[in-house]
Amino acid sequence: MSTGLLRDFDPEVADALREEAVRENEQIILIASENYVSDTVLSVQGSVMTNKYAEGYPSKRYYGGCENVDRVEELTVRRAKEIFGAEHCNVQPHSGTSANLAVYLTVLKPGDAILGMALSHGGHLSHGAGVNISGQLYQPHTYGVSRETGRIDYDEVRRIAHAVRPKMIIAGASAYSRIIDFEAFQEIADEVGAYLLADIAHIAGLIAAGLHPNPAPYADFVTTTTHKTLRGPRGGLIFCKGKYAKAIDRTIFPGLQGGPMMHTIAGKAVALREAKMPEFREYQAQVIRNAQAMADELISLGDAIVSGGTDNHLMLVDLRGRGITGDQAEKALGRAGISLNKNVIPFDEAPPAVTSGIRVGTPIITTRGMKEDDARIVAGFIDRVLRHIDSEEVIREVQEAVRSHCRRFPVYTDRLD
Ligand code: DSN
Repeated sequence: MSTGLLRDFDPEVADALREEAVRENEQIILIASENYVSDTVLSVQGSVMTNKYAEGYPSKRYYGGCENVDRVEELTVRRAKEIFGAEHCNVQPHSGTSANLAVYLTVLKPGDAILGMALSHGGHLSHGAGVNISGQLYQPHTYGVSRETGRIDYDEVRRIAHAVRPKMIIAGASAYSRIIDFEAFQEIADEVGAYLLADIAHIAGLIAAGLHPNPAPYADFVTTTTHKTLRGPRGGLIFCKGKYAKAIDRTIFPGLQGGPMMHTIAGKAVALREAKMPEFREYQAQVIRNAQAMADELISLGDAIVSGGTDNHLMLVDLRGRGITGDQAEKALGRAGISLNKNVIPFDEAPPAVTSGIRVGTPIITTRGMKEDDARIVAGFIDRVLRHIDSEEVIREVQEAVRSHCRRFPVYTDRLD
């Protein structure tokens, strides 16, 4: 159905879609976990493969007519394994959280101890948070970052691992701006006889481009989402050593999921093809350069960045020096057309709904073509809003400047009318 037909048939949905395209065009989006997919990925997601049931795996399906989806799934697996140098890949997880759950269900028993990065220090809900099934089914323990450096202290991880003897260690984060030493995690896991799961959801694109160490040679399991720096459709992947392949596949189907979303798997295939192009490596390098330029500029404007800077696509800005909360900052910046999220900072005394920080990421502005000068301009917009958080006049002024800057980097223009 064309946009025109949708407008006639369902004007409410058509209007919401158009408004979303306008929002994505007119705002500077700095949410570190989001990205803008290519038109190709977008169109494959809206393709006829959404129609097909394909429970099972290629050549072993529970439905007829799977010859075309089989080709696509095989292609996706092949590309994913090649890019990440993995022995096995399951491309069916609907999300990163379901990928993590599948790994736990494959090798852990209820009540087993797990050790992940604390949510309050940059970890993820699915790494053992009490409000998530991972923290309810298993006995969660946490490690964090050092108060002095804002970085993971591997000696401290080792000390905790020896004390709690986890069955699984989870390496990976949602709000950590430094290189993760997966080899060190593997050594610790080996010492205590734990499985190692590396959750690379945030940094998968950087790893695919060779700009962050790859955990695949070390970890028993690697999980990721496909829609963050990797810039594919919304979904998950699980990589593992060959010896776990059958068990992981059985956990995903029939254990945890029914029919795979073949249109999304086709989108993953296309995104992985894009990830093999030289332009992709340049994109990821620019994501990092932009994040570093933005961090440097914010520091020169007086902000504190947790750990003092960034090696990847994001940073955590500590707002305590400005005397404002993350919540106030998120709301004021939102009114100025700058979209990001409040975020707890390590050792935060403010509650999670308030927080003392914001998380800032550069994947989207880089997809739009912005470079270091633009990143510095965006840091200036942030600073101006945060200095005049109660001035609607300044916020309106910045909003106009944001719109005008965005007009130089248009996206999804065919979806605007
Ligand atoms: N919710 C994602 C993030 O924002 O980091 C992780 O799943």
